[in-house]
Amino acid sequence: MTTDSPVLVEQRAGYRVITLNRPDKLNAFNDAMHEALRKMIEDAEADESCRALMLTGAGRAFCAGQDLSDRLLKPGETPVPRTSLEKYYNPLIRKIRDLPFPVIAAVNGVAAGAGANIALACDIVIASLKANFVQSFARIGLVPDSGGTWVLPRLVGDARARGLALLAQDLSAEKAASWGLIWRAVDDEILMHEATRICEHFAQAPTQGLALIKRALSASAGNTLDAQLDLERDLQRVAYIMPDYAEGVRAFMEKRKPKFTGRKK
Ligand code: T3D
Repeated sequence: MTTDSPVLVEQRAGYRVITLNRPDKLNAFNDAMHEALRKMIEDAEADESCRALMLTGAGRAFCAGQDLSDRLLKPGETPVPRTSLEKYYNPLIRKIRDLPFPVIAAVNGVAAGAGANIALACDIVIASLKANFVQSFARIGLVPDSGGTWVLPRLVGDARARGLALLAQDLSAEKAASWGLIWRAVDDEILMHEATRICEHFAQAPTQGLALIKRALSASAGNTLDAQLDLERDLQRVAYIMPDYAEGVRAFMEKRKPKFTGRKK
């Protein structure tokens, strides 16, 4: 991998940092970038020492969604429905949600279109105060994708979701945090430091338990309270017999820091 690869990866102790790397295009997605990102996420998943993933962007943007220069019709050309959602965006969102460890979006600048919704699919979203989130689809006659119409009403309520999707106005990171769309907005100078601290925390955390928490939270949106209580019982049973729970209790009683096992069973 060279520094002109569309996606860069850095392996650190217990986690990886993936950087979308088409800064001249504000890290907009073309097919090569999709393929590279998919491979890097699969590699991270296959590596049992990887216990968290940070996703960020090179240059002044996080990601501007689909590269629209690949969608420019020639005069007289008839538009045909694209398969990119089925082929790339939907599997990416499902993968982020299903990974057995937390994914942290370090949103360093503008996150637009699918770029915004890829960030919002991550487990923890921390953004620079310089960043903003734009559901830019309505500006170009498209429908929000990459889970935007699912996640927005759940995070900010129907009124704000409609405003964001239909008006397609910029939402500052500060407002995104105050609306509950993201975890935190921080000064630009400390964004990477804070995102790194979160990853380092997860690299020592009870990863198998965190994977179960992700499952429970993902299922909750479609569940009744009754069904969710049953799911919590079932997942708790799984957690109960894992060594991390025994270690967590022992460490608590011994007033020391727990030493969790990682992703291995
Ligand atoms: O077809 C399918 O596959 C369906 C899937 C769709 C998924 C989607 O994501 S659809 C939504 C696509 N994205 C957008 O509509 C966002 C387009 N970009 C913008 O609205 C603005 O660039 C931003 C709000 C993100 C940032 O604005 P600003 O003023 O800070 O920067 P800029 O001057 O507009 O952009 C800087 C450069 O990046 C510029 O190139 P230049 O003039 O310096 O050569 C601009 O053309 C380029 N750029 C930005 N976004 C894209 C892009 N080039 C191609 N595709 C982009 N999405």
